[in-house]
Amino acid sequence: MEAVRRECSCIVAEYQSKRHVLEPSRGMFDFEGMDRLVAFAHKNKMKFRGHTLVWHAANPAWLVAELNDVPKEGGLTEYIAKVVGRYRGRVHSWDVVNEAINPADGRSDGLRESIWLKAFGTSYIDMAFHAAHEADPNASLVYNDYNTEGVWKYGDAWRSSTIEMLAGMKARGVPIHAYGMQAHLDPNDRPIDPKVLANFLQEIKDLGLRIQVTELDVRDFKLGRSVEEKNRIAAETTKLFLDVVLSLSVTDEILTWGLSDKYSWLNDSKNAPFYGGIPSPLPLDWKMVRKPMWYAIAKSIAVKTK
Ligand code: 9MR
Repeated sequence: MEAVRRECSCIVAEYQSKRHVLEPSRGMFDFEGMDRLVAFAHKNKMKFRGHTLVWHAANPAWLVAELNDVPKEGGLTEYIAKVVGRYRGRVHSWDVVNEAINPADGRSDGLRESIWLKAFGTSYIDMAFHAAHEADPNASLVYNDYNTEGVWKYGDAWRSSTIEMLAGMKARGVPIHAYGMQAHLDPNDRPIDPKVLANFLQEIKDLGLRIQVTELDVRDFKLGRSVEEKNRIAAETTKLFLDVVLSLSVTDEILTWGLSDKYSWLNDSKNAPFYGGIPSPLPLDWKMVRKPMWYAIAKSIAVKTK
């Protein structure tokens, strides 16, 4: 908590504002965890980002069953009205829809075959943004996704599907304000090509959207690397990425996904073995001491704001 107070001006919950936590059974809400975090943020003069209203994962079992059985639009819109309405004026920015794209699913529009898409067709995305805007007209509404930062098998398809989806939303007058780049960076398997990234972000900027970095961390699990080397790679990757993003001048929020390596999702018992080792993904080390990645973030911001 001390480190968060020292370092952050904005926080986001890793799971306390997901649907399985907030509405564990139909119509029964549990806001305790989120309330506590929102109160902590405001007490410490920080902003709070809401993550996430509509996602294919982290849904309660009753909702998955309902969507598969007889989907009701209210299961989407009433939830959004309730949650966004409750935190109106206190949560300045929402990830309204998270990870709606997955070209590997084989659709021509690149959209993910999620439970939401199956229930309501492609219109679920517009529906969600309209509902959020109605509930809090001043909140910044974000489409949030991963896999568009680097070069890899589906990178280009992911990027073009994203542009197509966002352009369609803007053309239809959907209230969307920003693209959230999760930025789970992977310098080994998904290296950044600054030109490819800059072109993609320019297209988003041209649509009139802001670009926020929502879940930055660096995955470097190559075996045999020393901690120093991992730290250097995390810092270099971060700098390369942020310099491109900030060059567009439409970014005012950079959030990392966690703060200290000790508490990264990449380091929990489920994920660490899967990804292959002890990672060094975040700006602070296990003792809450600033790492080279912290200085890389600071430097990118300083250069930009000079
Ligand atoms: O880090 C989060 C982890 O603690 C949760 O168990 C998991 C499922 O809710 O979600 C993780 O966060 C994900 C985020 O919500 C969306 N982008 C990818 C993040 C890492 O998997």
